[in-house]
Amino acid sequence: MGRGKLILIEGLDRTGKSTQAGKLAERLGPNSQLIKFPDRSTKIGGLINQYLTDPAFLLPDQAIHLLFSANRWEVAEEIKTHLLKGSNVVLDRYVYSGVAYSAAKGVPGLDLQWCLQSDVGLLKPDLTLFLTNQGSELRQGFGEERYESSAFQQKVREQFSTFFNDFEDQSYKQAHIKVLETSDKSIEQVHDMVWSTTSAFMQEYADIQDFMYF
Ligand code: ADP
Ligand code: FDM
Ligand code: MG
Repeated sequence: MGRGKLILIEGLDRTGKSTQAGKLAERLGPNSQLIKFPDRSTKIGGLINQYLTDPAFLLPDQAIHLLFSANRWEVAEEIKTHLLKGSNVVLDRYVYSGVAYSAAKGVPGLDLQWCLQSDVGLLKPDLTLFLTNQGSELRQGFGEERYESSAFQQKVREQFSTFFNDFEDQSYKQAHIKVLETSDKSIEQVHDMVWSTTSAFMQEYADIQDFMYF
């Protein structure tokens, strides 16, 4: 039996990531695992949650960046164990959110290169589905958490794009990172795109055993 596949749903806020990650994990069956980052249920996740929800809770930008990264390291072994047992793992955000949101702050020294360092050695997803909703006014109602403003989201968008174009090997990008435009598509229509892309990928890469790392 081959190892399970690591599938990441990425994107900006309110593009439907959590909705689609949940539906994908369900479609992949009871043996699949859904893991969301940040995982707010751990000790480190509790600090992250406080930072995101309480404007009075201040941390240096470098420190909160490292906490988001540590939150991924907390479950790194668990993810690998699931994959080795043959379970597919669906991630809701991961390293790309980690580098793009921190670098988007524009703090001197906190560039993409610096931001990636604390995630070097984490498993790379076999497939990344990057959800976009360009030009859609439908789901722009941001919440009250830190980072939830359209001006900041525009900066995050630029950082995602720079990272994919300048930091990812282009052959890797072509094979493993798919952009899905979701504007004006229903939840079911987006799920159909997610599922057809995922199932085609799983067939093509059925036999991979090696892992890839950031
Ligand atoms: P994210 O995790 O990317 O922030 P969510 O999955 O939480 O996004 O979706 C944000 C909101 O938009 C939710 O209220 C969700 O029900 C709704 N939503 C998600 N996908 C669609 C869609 N394709 N069309 C309309 N509404 C959607
Ligand atoms: N976020 C998320 C980061 O800034 N760095 C990270 O490493 C991760 C995983 O946290 F604004 C940001 C992105 C978002 C916020 O995410 C919480 P959810 O998906 O809205 O819970
Ligand atoms: Mg979400």
